[in-house]
Amino acid sequence: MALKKIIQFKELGDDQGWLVALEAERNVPFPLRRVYYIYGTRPGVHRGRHAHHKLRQVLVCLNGACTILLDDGREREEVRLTGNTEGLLLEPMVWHEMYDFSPGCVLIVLADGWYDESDYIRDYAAFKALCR
Ligand code: T46
Repeated sequence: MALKKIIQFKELGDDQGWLVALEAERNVPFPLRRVYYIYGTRPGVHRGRHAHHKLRQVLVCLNGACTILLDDGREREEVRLTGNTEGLLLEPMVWHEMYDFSPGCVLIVLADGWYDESDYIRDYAAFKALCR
């Protein structure tokens, strides 16, 4: 099964400019409980480096670009997110790392759960063991 699940958002707008609408349970395939955004990532930094037990998320680069490594314990795939009309659906039990952030990159994340540290698997060996 492909790890990379891209949602293409419709670009709306008129002669004033562009607009993208993100709607829970419509073009975002779950109810929304949290939105957070990541910015100001220093050069060379790898963020993420964890998987979630249950959380479902959609990642959108509102500005700039970054690379996301996806790993389900069997396969690994890199995705370069570059456009604010495309969302990466991140399912539970997928180890993910974000890196190569372009200057000024803003990554917005829509999530179906509130922040809960107990949902994180931050140890790669523990993640691999759970995948078996
Ligand atoms: C994910 C990737 C894509 C909170 O207090 N509340 C929150 O909602 C979040 C997301 C984080 N935090 C705290 C936890 C840490 O003390 O903010 C700090 C930085 O979080 P973290 O190091 O987990 O950030 P990233 O960029 O490595 O990972 C984040 C999300 O945490 C994670 O769920 O999937 O983005």
